[in-house]
Amino acid sequence: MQPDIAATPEFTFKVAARDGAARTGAISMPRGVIRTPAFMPVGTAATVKGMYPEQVRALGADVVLGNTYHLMLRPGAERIARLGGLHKFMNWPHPILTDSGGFQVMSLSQLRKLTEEGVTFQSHIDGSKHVMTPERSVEIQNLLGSDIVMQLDECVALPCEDKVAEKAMRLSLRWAERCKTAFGTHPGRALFGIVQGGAVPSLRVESARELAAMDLKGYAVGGLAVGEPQEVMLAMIEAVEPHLPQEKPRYLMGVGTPDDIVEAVSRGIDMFDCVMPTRAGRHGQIFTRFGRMNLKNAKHAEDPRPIDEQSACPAANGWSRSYLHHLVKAEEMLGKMLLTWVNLAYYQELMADLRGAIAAGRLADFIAETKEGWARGEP
Ligand code: PRF
Repeated sequence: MQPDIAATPEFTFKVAARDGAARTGAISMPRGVIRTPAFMPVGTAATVKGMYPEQVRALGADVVLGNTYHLMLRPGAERIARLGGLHKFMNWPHPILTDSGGFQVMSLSQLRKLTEEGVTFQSHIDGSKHVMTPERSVEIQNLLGSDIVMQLDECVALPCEDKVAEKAMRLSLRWAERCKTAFGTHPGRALFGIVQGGAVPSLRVESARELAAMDLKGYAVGGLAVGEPQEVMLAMIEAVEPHLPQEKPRYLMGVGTPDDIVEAVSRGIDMFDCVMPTRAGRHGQIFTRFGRMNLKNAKHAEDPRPIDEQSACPAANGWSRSYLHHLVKAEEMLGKMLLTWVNLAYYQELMADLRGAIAAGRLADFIAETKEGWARGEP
């Protein structure tokens, strides 16, 4: 059942139950409710690649992510606004979170130049020149009609020198202030700040405390899953968590594997997004109760069994591994679609199970059983 009935005129977050540092609850806003912990499928170019919106919804996704950087370049934020906003454009009437563009500018564009004012860059599509400031990022996200707007930030790849991380963290704090001013007051929508600070706990703590003092509606932890080992990422979450307000949602950006997600949930994270389930699916790799599988592998060539007959997902229980192997080898569209479906179904099932385990006070047991399943491997 989708909890649309509980949509509220104001953006609110209510924790319903806790288990250790983990929480389960609901973020409510006019367009609907996000049950937390939540996984947000990535819809970079106004589409969750290979999936119909109603399929994404039926899997239990309460929110999808859109990208400022991609949409400003193509088809353009002003065009989407003229056409009635991103929800209408992509036929997804439920909540949308948009990333601010800073991270994508740094990873995708060419000839970028970062100053106090913002970042100038050339489009990776046609080489055209653009300027992204905190104010323009918020303006674009407003034009799109985003429900959750992210501040413009600077994310540095790890490992990096402490002073590089410090400079990016301080710039991100100043940009957070400018985004807050540009965003103004919108009761039904939210602006989230982004904690930076590389792999330096004291910088992370300072970033979290300064952002908390700005009294934003939610907080993201950025700058992780950018080349560091998982233990470093988890240590940064542990350093930051006590300094983030308990009554606000926390979002770990761009994470991650199912294992990253369960570990971060147990350390107090409420929201996630990642291209992993969709991108891996397009390349023949799937995530299941019994760990990862690669459908390209020759051992599946004559295997008549479905991926997981216990799965509620038609893609996981309705086609043979042999057929899926064939589709992947032949690079057929349907192969990418079915395996994306399998992966998003597994991610949403995992989130629902995590929410249930936290509510029942059995998160540690659930995580142990889940990891056993992954380690045991496929039947
Ligand atoms: N900042 C923004 N978006 C992001 C990140 C970040 O640090 C990351 C890092 N994992 C993913 N997406 N704005």
